Amino acid sequence: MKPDLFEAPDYYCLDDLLTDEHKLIRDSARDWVKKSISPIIEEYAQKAEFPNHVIKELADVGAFGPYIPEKYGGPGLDNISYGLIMQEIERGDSGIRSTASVQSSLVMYPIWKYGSEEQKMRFLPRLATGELMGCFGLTEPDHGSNPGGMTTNFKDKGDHFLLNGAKLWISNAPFADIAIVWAKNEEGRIHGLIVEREMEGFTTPETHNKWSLRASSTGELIFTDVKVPKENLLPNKSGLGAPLGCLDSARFGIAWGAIGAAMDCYDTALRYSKERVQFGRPIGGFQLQQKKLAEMITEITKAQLLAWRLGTLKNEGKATSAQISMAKRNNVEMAIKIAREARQILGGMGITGDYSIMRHMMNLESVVTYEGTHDIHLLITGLDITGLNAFK
Ligand code: TGC
Ligand code: FAD
Repeated sequence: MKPDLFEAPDYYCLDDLLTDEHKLIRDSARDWVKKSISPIIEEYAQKAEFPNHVIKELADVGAFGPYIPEKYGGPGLDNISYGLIMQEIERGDSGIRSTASVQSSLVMYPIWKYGSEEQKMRFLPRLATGELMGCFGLTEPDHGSNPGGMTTNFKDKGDHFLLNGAKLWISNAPFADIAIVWAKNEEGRIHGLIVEREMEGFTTPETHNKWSLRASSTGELIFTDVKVPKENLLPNKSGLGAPLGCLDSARFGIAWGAIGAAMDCYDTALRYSKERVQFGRPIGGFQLQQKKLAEMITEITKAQLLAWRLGTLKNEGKATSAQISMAKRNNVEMAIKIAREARQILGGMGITGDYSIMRHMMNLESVVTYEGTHDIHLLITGLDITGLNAFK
């Protein structure tokens, strides 16, 4: 891959809205991506392998549970800091951001919000340092957009629960030490359970042959009569709203992360358009290429404003699930469209691993589907504005 010359676009001077602490956190994540992700990511994506050695460094840049209070081993930052870290990491690669999103929003968040004090003290500090890694099992082979239909279940056996079922498409599953698993009890009520790697009957086969998120490790969770100690049930929330509450946090991070991927594609295409000469002049001088670039920076700027405002609402505890959903959908679609246009500006070079664009484009095909598909998020907005449910 070519050297990383990334310069972040900030057309509406959004830096003026950030605190010095935000900028420090953002810049340290940005520097880390340049130093540690850009030089290796193409190779890991090509061989479809997650770079395990970056786990400790991700923890050091505060990517694991940025908003988790210091008492539990986190740095206790605000939501805009979380968003900025996700933006910078996804600028490097969506797969690396996925690992950080899952650890933060889908593993640490439910333990922090729904766990007992003992569970928080036992797991959160080690998740913050990356000593323990986690995954989140909601999706099943027959229940993706409709997680409420899940069939994974547990029975009360007196001194333990007996867990059976399967989850599919689980990020981090092949190497996770713990899994937050959503399953129904005998009354059909959904609960979260902390399943530990060494529990008998628990396996995590890896999913191969992905054309997207190749540097992210994806797998299944299979439970065959797994004995789960009763103290591993998350006691403080049940029902479908519990996992969906975690998704609000993760979708918020993705709304920021997608901006990072888009910025990288735009920046690469802009630079290339000024250097690549055809018909005796740089292609950036042709109106058709300028139209593409002008539309890209406009869409990035709108997405930045959306994410920033959502961050301030979230800091005030006022962001609604539907607002988060809109930002996830809009920003990921914006990023995919920019990746496709940017790829064209690079012509044939755009399909090679010398540049990051094609990798971002392929990654974003997963990002637009996971954490609720584009269609599902349209329906969430539709329901919010009309009051009429078009899901079923
Ligand atoms: P519905 O009846 O609407 O809701 C059930 C209960 O949940 C509450 N609720 C929420 N609570 C918190 N946050 C939200 N976003 C919520 N949305 C709904 C709701 O109020 C209700 O509560 P209660 O107390 O009345 O019971 O549920 P539904 O069955 O009709 O489904 C609604 C739908 C389709 C929107 C939802 O299920 C959905 O979002 N589907 C998409 C599934 C999804 O996003 N899966 C993601 C899996 S994890 C993942 O992809 C990780 S990728 C990780 C990475 O690598 O980054
Ligand atoms: P389906 O639900 O089968 O949807 C298929 C199509 O039908 C979609 O286009 C959808 O929009 C459309 N559709 C469905 N219902 C409706 C409706 N009511 N109205 C209109 N259209 C509809 N899950 C986890 O739990 N944990 C993870 O860590 C995780 N990581 C993932 C990593 C990757 C790389 C991928 C690809 C997925 C991951 N997922 C994870 C799963 C992800 O959340 C699901 O793929 C997603 O929710 C969609 O479910 P599905 O793939 O079963 O598609």
